[in-house]
Amino acid sequence: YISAEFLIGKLLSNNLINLGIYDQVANALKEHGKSLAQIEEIENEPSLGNGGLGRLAACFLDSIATLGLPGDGIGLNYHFGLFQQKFTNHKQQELKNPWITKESWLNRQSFTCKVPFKDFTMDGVLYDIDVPGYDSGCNRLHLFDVDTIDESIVPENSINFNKKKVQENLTLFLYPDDSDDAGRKLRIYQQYFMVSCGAQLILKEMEDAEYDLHELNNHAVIQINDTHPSMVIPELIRLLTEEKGFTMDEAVEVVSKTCAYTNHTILAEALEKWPMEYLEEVVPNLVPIIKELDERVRKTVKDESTYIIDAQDRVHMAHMDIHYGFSVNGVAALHTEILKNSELKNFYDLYPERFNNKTNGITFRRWLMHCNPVLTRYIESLIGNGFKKDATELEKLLAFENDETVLNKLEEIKMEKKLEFKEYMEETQGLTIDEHSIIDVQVKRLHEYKRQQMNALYAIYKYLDIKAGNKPSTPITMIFGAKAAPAYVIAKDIIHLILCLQELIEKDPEVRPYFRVLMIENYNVSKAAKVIPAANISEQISLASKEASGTGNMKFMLNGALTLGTEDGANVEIRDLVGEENIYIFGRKPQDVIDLYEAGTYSSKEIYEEDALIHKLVDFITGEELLAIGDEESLPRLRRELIGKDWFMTLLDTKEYITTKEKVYADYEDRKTWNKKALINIAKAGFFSSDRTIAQYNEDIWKLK
Ligand code: 26W
Repeated sequence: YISAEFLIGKLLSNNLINLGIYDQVANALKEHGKSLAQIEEIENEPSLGNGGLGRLAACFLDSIATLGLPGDGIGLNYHFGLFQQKFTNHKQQELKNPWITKESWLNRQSFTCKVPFKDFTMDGVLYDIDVPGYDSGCNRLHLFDVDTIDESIVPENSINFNKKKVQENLTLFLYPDDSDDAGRKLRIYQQYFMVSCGAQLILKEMEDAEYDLHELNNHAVIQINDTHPSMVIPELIRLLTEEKGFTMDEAVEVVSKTCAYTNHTILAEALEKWPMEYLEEVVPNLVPIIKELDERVRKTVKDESTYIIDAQDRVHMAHMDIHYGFSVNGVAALHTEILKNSELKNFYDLYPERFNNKTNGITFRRWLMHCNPVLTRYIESLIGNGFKKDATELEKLLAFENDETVLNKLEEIKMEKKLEFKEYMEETQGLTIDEHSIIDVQVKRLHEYKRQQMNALYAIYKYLDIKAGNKPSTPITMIFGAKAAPAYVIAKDIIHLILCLQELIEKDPEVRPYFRVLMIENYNVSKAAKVIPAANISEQISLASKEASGTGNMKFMLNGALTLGTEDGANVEIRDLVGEENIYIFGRKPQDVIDLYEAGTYSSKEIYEEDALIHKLVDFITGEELLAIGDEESLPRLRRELIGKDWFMTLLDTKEYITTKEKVYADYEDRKTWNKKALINIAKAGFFSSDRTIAQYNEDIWKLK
């Protein structure tokens, strides 16, 4: 499983749980006056990922090992990871995130390899991290690195560095800023280094096992996680032809049967296409092979839109993955349908048999057993522990959907997790949460398509509503957690707006007792494990058709939160499982949105001018209250963006969002019914175990013995 990201999180507790000795160790420490939780706090969180794709890869490794499948991860050992987020003057500041110490889980291996670039060769070195399965075997995460890295080239309070000094900077950061040539080329250096080391490791393992390399596809399968590792295809072909005596035909044949590609997004900016001149500059030895692969397509395929090299001389990495792989999968039913019917329809017409869906999943070891042990134990007391190996057994909980004792106990557990989260927020950010409030959470990467800005407009609505004298019967706490890509200006403006709203309300005695807006700083895997079990509402409000799947939606569902979301990604499959009455779906439907983009008729300006409420909410962004707190450049820029562009149709769904959210809050007053809905969501979450997902990858694509 080759991926640019592995968002593995802290490993101490995960490893103890998977080894089946968590409680034993926790008790032994307790007897000596120590706390396992405190020790876990000390562990640095490896920051080897950015968002959903990286966390999915980590869940997959856990499930591959748990199912006893022979599969390892291949990635890069980023010394400073993504970045550490700090709030300064209500804005995101990025700091480096050093995580490697001598106690880290990294084990240096003897394997080394040479990676040829244009004017120099780099020496790849290998670190392994053990990946124990739950009550099962142990696989590995292979992280490649170079010994020439110079961490000192990154100044103290920043993540900027000389992007041209590749030998010193190659594995410093994940997704280094790519707003200039040097940054974009550094992406290619990183990607090629990863796939060359990975390919050389795979061939070495084949030779160590004395397998015939012509049978490569019978001994190995390479799952290409999004387009970042796509160069593994030409690199394997290069190694086989240049070093192992294969003809081009033989190499193309065996590699095409070995590689499979997963698509994680339909956003154009993510479907990488590199200018040929970049590749000629960075990896000239791959260029002839990429050209040959493109030539072969041109000989047999008429549809030019599928060619690897386009008329602007750019190399479309996903096209290479699809032509020269044997499987293409989307990550949720709706996403795969959109790929087949629009985004990749030209390829679906060519290779219908290659397309398949693999709806994402999450490991229940981390996202239930570790983050919510009290719920885990209670479930076990009701239905036994079979669900720990077969998550579909959670459906046995449906027998208790009208059992008041069980529903009350669920509510007690939710309160217990809220109190833990309250303590955590006090300790880490000095913010005191009201545990009797409804906890309404939106935690995910900051991106306009995920529409945190629409949630912020709701916050403005609620603030004004309370100022007008309408006090909610149950206090409301809205929690945000999100990192924005350093160069993504509008995303950082949205964070700025949220932090200004937080300050405005914290300082308003008329509003604060009834309504809070709080942002978790440096949201990461550990913080997710604290906030998700405490949540009542899971905000999944992306513009329909844009969220490939989502995986936070599954984590919230498993921990008894109700989903407020659009008909997008895996929300659709959650609704199908729990039923319309146990989820809150709103907003324009995917096909409507696709048609609106097609027609080019959406105008946020029209909505802003015609709807008085929308007008008022949007203008509040640059009203005197917020300008007194915020930045006079950032807030007006965001307002202009919403009125003048609004590429992800925020204003289109805002009214319906407000109405629906008000209904959710009203329904919370009937706590018995709420708790029943929560129980049904937990009972139906089994489908989203990554054990099921991996079993399907193995059944349909990998066929590992
Ligand atoms: C910086 C360039 C870039 C662009 C896109 C880096 C990473 C990407 C990934 C495709 C973004 C990502 O994480 N996608 C998410 O993948 C999850 C796992 O399949 C899905 O659940 C999310 O819907 C999808 O947004």
